[in-house]
Amino acid sequence: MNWDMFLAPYNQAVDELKVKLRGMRAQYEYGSMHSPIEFVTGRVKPIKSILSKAKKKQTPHNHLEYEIQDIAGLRVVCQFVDDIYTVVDMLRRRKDFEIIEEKDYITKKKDSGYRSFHVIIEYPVETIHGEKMLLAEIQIRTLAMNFWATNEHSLNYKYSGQIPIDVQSRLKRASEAAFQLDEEMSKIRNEIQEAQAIFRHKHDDETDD
Ligand code: 0O2
Repeated sequence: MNWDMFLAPYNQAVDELKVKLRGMRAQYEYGSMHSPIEFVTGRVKPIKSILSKAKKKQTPHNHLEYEIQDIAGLRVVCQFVDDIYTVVDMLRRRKDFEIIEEKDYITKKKDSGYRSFHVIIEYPVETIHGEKMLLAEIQIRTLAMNFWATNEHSLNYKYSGQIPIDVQSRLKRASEAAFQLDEEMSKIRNEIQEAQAIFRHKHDDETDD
């Protein structure tokens, strides 16, 4: 298998989608509005991870592009839970890709304690041989959800997917704490946004001088 050739359109899709999603954030900033997007990251899944996922799902190599949906992965991180749904609505209205599946692990969190909203899209990449449609996964989550998922991911890696029971229950408690944090922050959202607007205006005045 020629991995460079196989992964090239995925690299292009990740680069393009990062620009597009970061562009959404920038438009809010130009308008001095609260951005529902805090930051955007993206990556192409490493070959080793593609192969181990394919093995787990018993996916033959000629079906990778159809069955491994997150070879191109984007992550949109938000301040508040409501912002996630604002971002999802914006994605639904876009004309440059089609949403083929939505997975709401926020209203229905995973057993591990994982919370996030996943949108699977079909994205057209222009290649020298014409248009190529490929799948990409956009994960949308709050800062608190991201903190939890990043730490849990590291522990999964450390323990090769077999996290000891006591650590698992601590992670479940931490997930509950992250949920509470999101709830509390949502309740004082207006206060936080007013404070951030004051800070932004002060910063703008200082840079105008
Ligand atoms: P990595 O290393 O992040 O790339 P499905 O066919 O829908 O059952 P799939 O594609 O695993 O299978 O879908 P799912 O469950 O929506 O998960 C896709 C990605 O979401 C994972 O990719 C993770 O990035 C993230 N994710 C899902 N569950 C968890 C979890 O319990 N903890 C953490 N930290 N992340 C999770 P990969 O390929 O598993 O991993």
